[in-house]
Amino acid sequence: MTIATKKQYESLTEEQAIVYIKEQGLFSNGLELECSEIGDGNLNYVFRIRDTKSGKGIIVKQALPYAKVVGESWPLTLKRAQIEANALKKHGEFATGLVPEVYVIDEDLAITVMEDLSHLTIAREGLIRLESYPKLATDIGEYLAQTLFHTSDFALHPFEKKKLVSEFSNPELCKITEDLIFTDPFFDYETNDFEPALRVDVEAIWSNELLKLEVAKLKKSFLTETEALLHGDLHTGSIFASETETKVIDPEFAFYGPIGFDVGLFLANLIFQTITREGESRVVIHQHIEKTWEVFSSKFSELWKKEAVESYKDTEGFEAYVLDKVFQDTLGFAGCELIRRTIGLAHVKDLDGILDDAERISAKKQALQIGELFILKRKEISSIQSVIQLLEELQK
Ligand code: SR1
Ligand code: MG
Repeated sequence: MTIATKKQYESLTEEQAIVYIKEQGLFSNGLELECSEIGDGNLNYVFRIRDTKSGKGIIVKQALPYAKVVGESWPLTLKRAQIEANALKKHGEFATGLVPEVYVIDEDLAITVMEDLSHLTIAREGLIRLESYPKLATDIGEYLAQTLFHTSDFALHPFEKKKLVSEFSNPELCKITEDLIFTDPFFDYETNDFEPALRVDVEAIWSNELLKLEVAKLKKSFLTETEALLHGDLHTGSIFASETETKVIDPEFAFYGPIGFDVGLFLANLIFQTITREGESRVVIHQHIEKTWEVFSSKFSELWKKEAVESYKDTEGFEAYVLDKVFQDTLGFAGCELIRRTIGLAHVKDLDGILDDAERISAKKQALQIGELFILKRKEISSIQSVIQLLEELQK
């Protein structure tokens, strides 16, 4: 009988990552492997290891026991690596081809070994360079519908659903979202980070009690509504894309929450692009926004009709009620994301990368304006077409 011994956690160097991967037997012996740390996210190390001859590669992602973006003063659970790997697997069951394949899950070292996607580009980077991703909206609409419908009560036996809710309990990562998206930007807290030229707008947010009431409601929904297994951080930096392929990565914030959260985060991150663009290239992003919602809602509806296990599935008006709620939530969560990425701790390159001061400040003011409007008017905006119209009016 062999007794598996628990390995002591240590963060890998590039050299150790090569040794680790050789031990896993994922490359044949004798190959010359090279490794570089390519992670530019806020939390983890990402090593790409490749065979120098064939160019064939693999990704070794390791969680650090703290948030890389802040340093060791911000400790963070290593359990998130396991959550991420399990979420990739669970979502991969439904969103075929839209998430990377997972080869190894190593709980002790907080490592996930997965498919190398370096032939693709991080969507945020590519969009900033005005690259075109004709499949992005369709693929993400499909990903959202498949993952969110199939992990919800509408598709699962109640025992299975509750088991998943418990398996994907992710309190530490949720706390980051609760603070950074729903709380800190709406108060004069020191985690916030904004340009002095925005102070008037920021103070207006802090003193807007109506806005804060609506954000409090959205936060409550995030805290309490276990609708589906979310990705939890679905911004354009969590998506690899090319003209022909899309892959969603990084679900370390995965947990059971309100469906509109994933949809809203993705749409908000497209909106950062509409703000920075003009003319035809802005229209392309408006089309992405419309298409994402259209594909998501029509696919969700198709799955509902074919596969829902809910006794009330055919009750007149129920499906529409569910999708209307998701739509309102989507706008509300998108509004919070627009605001927090502009004045909170974690920013986006789409806005921060605008070199001209006046242009950058004006773009950031617009992000705040759209964010506020979405939060306050989310129940009055009735369709995705009205969202586009609104954006067009604000951007005149
Ligand atoms: C400390 S983590 C900051 C942000 O990075 C992640 O990608 C999440 O969006 C989080 O809010
Ligand atoms: Mg991430």
